[in-house]
Amino acid sequence: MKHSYRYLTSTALIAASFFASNAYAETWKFALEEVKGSVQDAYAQEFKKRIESATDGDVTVEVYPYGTLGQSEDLTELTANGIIQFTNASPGIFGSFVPEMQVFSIPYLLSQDNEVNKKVLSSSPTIYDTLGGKLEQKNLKLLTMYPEGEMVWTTNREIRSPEDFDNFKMRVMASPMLVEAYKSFGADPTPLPYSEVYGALQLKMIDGQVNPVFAIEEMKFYEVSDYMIWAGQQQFTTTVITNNNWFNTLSAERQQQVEKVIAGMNDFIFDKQAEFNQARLEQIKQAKPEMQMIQLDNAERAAFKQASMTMRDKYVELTGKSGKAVLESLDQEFSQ
Ligand code: 6CS
Repeated sequence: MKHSYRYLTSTALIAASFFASNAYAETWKFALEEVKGSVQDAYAQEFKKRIESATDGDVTVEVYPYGTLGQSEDLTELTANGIIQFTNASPGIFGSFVPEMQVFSIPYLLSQDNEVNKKVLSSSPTIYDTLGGKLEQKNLKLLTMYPEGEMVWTTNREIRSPEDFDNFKMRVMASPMLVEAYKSFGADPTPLPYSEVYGALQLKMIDGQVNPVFAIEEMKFYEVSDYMIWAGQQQFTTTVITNNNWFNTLSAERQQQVEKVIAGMNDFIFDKQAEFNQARLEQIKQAKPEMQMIQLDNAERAAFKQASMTMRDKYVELTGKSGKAVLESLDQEFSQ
């Protein structure tokens, strides 16, 4: 008894001195929807480096790659509940939180000029004020949004027109608007978690999937696909979000440090994703020289664009007046 009392006392003393010497030490958890070595990982590792240096080591960031804390939807839930502080959340994931965020699932919304995309995604009032305000009502704060590269179809047959998609099971992220997008293209959309895509392609439960090149390489989707097809329909975009209540409890100085670090990372991540996508395309070409790589021409792209116009009405049906206003402002911003 005496012994355990002494043990407890010394443990308490160690704990007390630990907290005294680390009075301001904080650990922030940052979860990813992607694996180590991905674009999201590059962003989180750079954020970690910059914020730990800006706070002189008072803050430590722990990065949790995809699979360590749950599926993509779980990460947004965990952030809203304050269990983790930061996560990537791709707009499709927000369907059940803020339906208007699914505007980014509408094909051909973004510009074909990536400099325009960079500017709009990092500073648009529609994104940060209108959509950001809606996220705050769900206790989520939108910190930034960035592109991860053009989404490319990997398929088991050649697709050049909406008719070619007839009877074609296309894996999409679990987002109602993405399901609609691929229906409009003529395919049979099949929502599946990211971790199940390789197996489903291998077992021929699906005929194709869509993702940026870096992801096709690191998830090895190219190994179980015959074609890579560029249709120019979409950039993969993602957000970094935090728990709004938690963020508001930080000191003004800490909040500014976070905002300054994030604002300083736009060029970094934009260049990084371009570099990753280029390098990984070369790796795929080397690993699988027989892969058929097809760039759809303007006329072929126009047919998909035309077919996807119904998506705009679907989006407005789903989101009402507020969604209509978001779509109109973004159309304007991306066409500058
Ligand atoms: O296809 C997906 O589900 C995933 N793709 C990427 C490139 N990032 C995260 C997302 O969940």
